[in-house]
Amino acid sequence: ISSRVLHPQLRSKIMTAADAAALIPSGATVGMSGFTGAGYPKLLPLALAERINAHHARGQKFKLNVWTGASTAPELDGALAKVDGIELRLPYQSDPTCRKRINAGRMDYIDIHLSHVAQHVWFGFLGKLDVAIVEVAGIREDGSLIPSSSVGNNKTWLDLADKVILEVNSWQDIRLEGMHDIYYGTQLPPHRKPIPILESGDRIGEKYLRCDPSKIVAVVETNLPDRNSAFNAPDENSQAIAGHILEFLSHEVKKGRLPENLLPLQSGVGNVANAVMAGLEDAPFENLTAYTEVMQDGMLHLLRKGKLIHASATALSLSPEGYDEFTSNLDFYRERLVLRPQEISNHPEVIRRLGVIAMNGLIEADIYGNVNSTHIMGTSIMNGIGGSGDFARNSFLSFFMTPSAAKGGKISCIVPMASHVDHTEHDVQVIVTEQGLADLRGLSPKARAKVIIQNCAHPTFRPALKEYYKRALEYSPGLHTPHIIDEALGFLPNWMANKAAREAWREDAVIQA
Ligand code: 0RQ
Repeated sequence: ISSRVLHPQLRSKIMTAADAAALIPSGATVGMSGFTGAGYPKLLPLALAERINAHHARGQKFKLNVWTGASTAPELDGALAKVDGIELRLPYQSDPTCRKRINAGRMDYIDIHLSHVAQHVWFGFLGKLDVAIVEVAGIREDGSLIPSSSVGNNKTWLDLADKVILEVNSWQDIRLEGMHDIYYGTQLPPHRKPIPILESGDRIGEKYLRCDPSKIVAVVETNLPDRNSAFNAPDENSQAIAGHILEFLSHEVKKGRLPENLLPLQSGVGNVANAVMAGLEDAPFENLTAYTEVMQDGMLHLLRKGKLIHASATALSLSPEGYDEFTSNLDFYRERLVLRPQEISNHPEVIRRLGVIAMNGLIEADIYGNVNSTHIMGTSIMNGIGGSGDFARNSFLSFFMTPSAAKGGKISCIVPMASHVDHTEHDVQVIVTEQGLADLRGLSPKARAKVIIQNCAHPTFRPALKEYYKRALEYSPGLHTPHIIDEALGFLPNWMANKAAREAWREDAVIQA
């Protein structure tokens, strides 16, 4: 019997993943742990995929609604999507099989701000949660749960699900104990109180997750690693983007608009975000803080070097080397890192109070500053909005960054009109590409268009964008945000370059229809 399951009554609930999966019926809504490849259940989803496959082989329908914290891993999203086992998925995902199923119309997907998920479930907007499947690092004698490498929506899943299945993963370092801060003070309107976080490192809650033991129907033991994907070494574009941002921040300090240690940083997922953090290692800023969603390698190094004095997140999202560094110095990191539920890590009230500096990626930005973070050609999902909206709208300063061209330089990431808008012109203050930086603060739409085209567009596409803007000034009926509406979305170079992708998606969808 595992030493990680100390509650006597729960020891008797230990069973195989297959037996636990058998407790979940078709049609159930399942809330799973997991946030950017950390802390997701490792065995139950695979066992469920087998169960679903067996039903389908007998000609019986078996589908689940799957709610998570954010993206997970091939063993969860990938495995369930592959067997066509997901009816509806929410929120953020980044799995290639899921993406393909969603874009072929075979799986429903709701893309919600990450801070909204828990409260929408509490409000009753999303229906009933039948089962929670949550990975933990251990079960204590009193039944309280030691959270694992992500917190995500676990508190809400454990509070609201009818039945709970726990995966106790002994791969997770038991010294994570004490790193988490689970806030049990959230109320529903009209009874809400201020969330008492005044500094990013503040602890306002408890170290453990609570769960009524009588709801726990199964405990499954695992010893399996998180996904922990490697990061690419920062390429030239990422380094150039990081350089522009750091120069801009220094300028803001000089102007007295930012303190010398800046304000709490939020950095999105991915290689560009990681490169910006790497750039900060040699930048002249000390005593930095972070109020963010995910702790990537870049921030870990900043903590280690003493550049960052503390950080708040909801999940680790480390490379294998980053994870080794983390566990080798876990006592050091526990003093400096707090992991919170995502409704708190991404809470608009706290983000606004602290004055967070938000830095997120984009797919396309238009010449007026509207940003598309989620869609290709307006109709196919890439990943989802994640926490970018929580941070962008409520931050002190909101950066969006991207290489100026995608797909080997064939597609311009600066377009006349964004084919889908996640962040409106009102929530976007600075756009950065390797070409340069557009500071949009205080600019009218026409002034924004000039600076975005000039500073951010790739030279290959700049003339076509200038030409569009010139003609828009000539033919647009209104001259506040000049557009030639019937050609605004069909930016010719992108339309041509995307032809193959368009046809592939259509074909996939038609085959399934
Ligand atoms: O696809 O690898 O197949 O070529 O999109 O693009 O440039 O590698 O950049 O990994 O930073 O992702 C917005 C998707 C950027 C991400 C997005 C293609 C490109 C490539 C990825 P390939 P890059 P990144 C907090 C913050 C929303 C959530 C968020 C994201 C792929 O940052 O999901 O911000 N953001 N969360 O080729 C066609 C274009 C394209 C394009 C890029 N214009 N047309 N394809 N691509 N631009 C964290 C969480 O919320 C968890």
